[in-house]
Amino acid sequence: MSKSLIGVLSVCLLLPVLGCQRSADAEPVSAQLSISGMTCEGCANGIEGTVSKMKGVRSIEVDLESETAVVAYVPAKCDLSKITRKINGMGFSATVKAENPTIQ
Ligand SMILES: [Cu+2]
Repeated sequence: MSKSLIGVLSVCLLLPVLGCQRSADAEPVSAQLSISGMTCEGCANGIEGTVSKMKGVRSIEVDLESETAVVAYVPAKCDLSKITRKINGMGFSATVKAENPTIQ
């Protein structure tokens, strides 16, 4: 198979995938999470450190007092259920509080 044919084929395969994503694929969106189970600043820092390393996550800010977090992520590369599962896997209980279509 020639290289150019492979190129054309991969574009054809990728287009439908990209087509069902949001039009602005690389645009990050933000969401607010409720996180229970945090007992100290170390818990909050641990979540921030772990989630911020996830693919597609731009930033996360955890607030221990209000038991919430604001996360900015690129929907084409990551999704909220992945993020909440990750946090739950660390022994906390995370749920989605609000989803914002764009970052203010
Ligand atoms: Cu702690």
